[in-house]
Amino acid sequence: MYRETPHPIFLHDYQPPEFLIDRVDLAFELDPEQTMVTARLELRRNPAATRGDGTVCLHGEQLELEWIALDGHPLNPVDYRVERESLTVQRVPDRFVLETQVRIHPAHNTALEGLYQSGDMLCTQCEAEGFRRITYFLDRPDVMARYSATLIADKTRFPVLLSNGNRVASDDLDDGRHRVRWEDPFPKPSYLFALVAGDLRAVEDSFTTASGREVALQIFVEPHNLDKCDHAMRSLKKAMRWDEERFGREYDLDIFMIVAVSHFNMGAMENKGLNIFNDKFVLARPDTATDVDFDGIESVIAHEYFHNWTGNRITCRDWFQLSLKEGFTVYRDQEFTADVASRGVKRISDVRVLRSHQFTEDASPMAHPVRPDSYIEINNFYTATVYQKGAEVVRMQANLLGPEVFRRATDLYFARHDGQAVTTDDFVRCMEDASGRDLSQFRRWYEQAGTPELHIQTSYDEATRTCSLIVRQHTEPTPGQPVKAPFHLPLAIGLLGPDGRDLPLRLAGASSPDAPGTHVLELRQAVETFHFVDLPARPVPSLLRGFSAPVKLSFDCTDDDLLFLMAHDSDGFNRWDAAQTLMQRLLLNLVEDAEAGIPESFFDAFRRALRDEASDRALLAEVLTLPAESYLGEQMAVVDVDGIHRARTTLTRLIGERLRDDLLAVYRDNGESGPYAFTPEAVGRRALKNLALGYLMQAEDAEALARCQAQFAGAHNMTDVMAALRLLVDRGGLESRQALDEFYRRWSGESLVLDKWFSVQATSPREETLTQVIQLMRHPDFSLGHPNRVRSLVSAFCNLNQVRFHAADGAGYRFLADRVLELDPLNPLIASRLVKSLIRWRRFDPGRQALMRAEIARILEREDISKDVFEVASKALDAG
Ligand code: B3K
Ligand code: ZN
Repeated sequence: MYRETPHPIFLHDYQPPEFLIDRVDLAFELDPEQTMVTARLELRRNPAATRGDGTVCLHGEQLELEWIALDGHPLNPVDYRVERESLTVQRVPDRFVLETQVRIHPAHNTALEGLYQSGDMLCTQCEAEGFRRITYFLDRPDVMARYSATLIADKTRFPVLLSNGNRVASDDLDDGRHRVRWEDPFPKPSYLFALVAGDLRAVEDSFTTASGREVALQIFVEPHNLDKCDHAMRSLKKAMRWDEERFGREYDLDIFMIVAVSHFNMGAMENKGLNIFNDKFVLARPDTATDVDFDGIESVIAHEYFHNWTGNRITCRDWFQLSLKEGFTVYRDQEFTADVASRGVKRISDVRVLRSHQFTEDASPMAHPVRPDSYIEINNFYTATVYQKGAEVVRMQANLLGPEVFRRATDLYFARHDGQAVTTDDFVRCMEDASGRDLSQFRRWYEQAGTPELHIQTSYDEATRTCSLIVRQHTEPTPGQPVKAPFHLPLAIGLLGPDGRDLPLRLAGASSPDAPGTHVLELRQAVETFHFVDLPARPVPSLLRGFSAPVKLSFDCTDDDLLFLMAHDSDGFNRWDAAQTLMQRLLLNLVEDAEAGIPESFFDAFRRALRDEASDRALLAEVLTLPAESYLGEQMAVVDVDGIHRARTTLTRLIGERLRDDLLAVYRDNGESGPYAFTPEAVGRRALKNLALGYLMQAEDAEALARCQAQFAGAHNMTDVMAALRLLVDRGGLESRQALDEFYRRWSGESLVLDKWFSVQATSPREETLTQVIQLMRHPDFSLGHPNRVRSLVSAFCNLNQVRFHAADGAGYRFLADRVLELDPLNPLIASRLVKSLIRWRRFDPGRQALMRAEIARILEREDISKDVFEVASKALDAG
């Protein structure tokens, strides 16, 4: 057991800092084995502080203090106290300069927080609380200071030395080292500090801002990756332009740098002027990266860039406010992708992510509000709730206000709070002040956890030509929140007439009808009734159009209604959703009864869709994709792991057999033509083609196998190569082995491509997968110290392979717990993410429940597990 139980931190305990820091001058003598960090801090008592006892207490972890001076005088040991996580200086004046020097060890920093080594370079990751592993500091986001950083390092090993802001001086020292000084004119919280040292090359470009300023753009990579930066650079320039046009936000420094790093705990980091990225979100060439990778790069580059205003210039008062910057910035990057690619497809993929990650989190022991009210380790709260649900909450406000008023509200937010550290409440207040609306009830979205369930009953009365909707909302209890109050939410609806067109909607009592189309109802009560009048016939309702609120919707409708919506709904999202609901029904029937038939009408609809020349290929591919096994599991009272896998495989095969000719035609018509292009059109064609091939391969079609092999051998882009490899591996046999060997020979030198080789094996539903994964752990290219590799093998198996991870004998669970225990001493953040795969144990049958619980308990028994792992594992067993 954890020796001393770690204490939670509560939002209601927030106190303003006792001291502020105006200026920070840092000097680094960089060396992987040991780096000396000298810090000069100008502190002054915070006039807004509510308490103070004449001491100052700074955060610091794993620092070796070499010396310390106050206002130029070295301190005696009696004047200060060093503890495991702090440095307290006694009897300090109201204003003073504190200087410290500490020694740190980047090469031994396996947690990858603070200053660490990745390959031959040194880099930092400070959010959320990594800066305290670099120097003693008030490491909290409401302390904003101006920084300078002087970097000294060996010139041959580290010719490039970067930090935030502008490069103001550089010179060579006599001993083979050189020195570069950086100044950042903008005050920032410590979590945005960054430095990078390495033998790097830059791809350079420039951008002229709306007001005519030139900004130098640089993407730094290791020399062999210089040919994989074009897409990232294009994405950056698009994002910069878009933010000017859509939000009126201009970039503020003369230089913007991105560095691609191989060892990185998450996706990327928005450090001021010096974004540091997991190389997965920078490097792409058509032959090394898939469409999904290209898409990820475009949106992560945009996301981090957008943080310059939403996060950096205006930051969070405390970490409970994390969604202030993350929810808003995700909303911004979603809108960016919707504008530069396809709005319809983007909405579908965002909702897919929300339903599969956030709804499941809301239904788990880790459920928490968008603004959590307590945490043990903040790193555990970079979650789908804070990010994706947070974005939905911003989206609802944008939709309630309408585009013009929302823009006025965000302008007000930027003007009012520039340079400040604020709260989600400050954000909502700007929405209120700009619109004159009262959003007090709406604030519950920030405070209450759990996914609201909407149940809607519709009825039609011929005599009065009235369609009535009774709307009930209910939210299940979540840990610490037994009772929920109703939410204020927008419900977008349409009513379809018998010809499939939208009817004009008129609410009873309203004078004139709305134009045909979507009507937004605002819900506030637990139960509400709406009457639409003057309707000539029973309409088919199209509810929650565009997924207007992050809720679970249930309403009584027949399979025929769903087929009708799938064919006619003017709302693309609801066409997709109707198809998903229908497929889900068919699949769950098949789970219950393996002999259950599939109605002819389903194949007819599928065939019609395949033959529709006019349809958007990307959207069509989404519509024709069966719901994932994990999503189907969510819809069952008890997840039937094997039944779901069987049912989904059966339906896939039936589609492949019954629609063979149409699928082959689609495959042929959407083949590779010309050089790779990352356009919505080309991406859509590849998606549809590979979807068709998947159905055909499940039907064991001989022609499909030949085509799949030819595609694997001959495709010029990684999307098509991977799609073919995936299908060959899932099929097994000699062809699979050969393809994997061939792929390894070709790509073993490209780390990111090799990750794909690992994960395609880890996610195969074949029975031998776990054995294979265990063998791959011993592969010379595998390393627990490399987060991307761990994710590609271990996390891929545990999170993306429901049928094998949840094998009834518990071998998958044992495998996971072993990895958590191995990883925790090295990298708690990655270990803790893995534990999350076990926390939904209540969703499974008693046998699996017992096995999962036993593994969580085994993790908790280990002495000295990290706070990170402790928090997730203990909540998994406590709650509910
Ligand atoms: N703000 C960072 C995430 C930091 C995670 C710290 N454990 C990336 C982002 O959301 O843009
Ligand atoms: Zn972010």
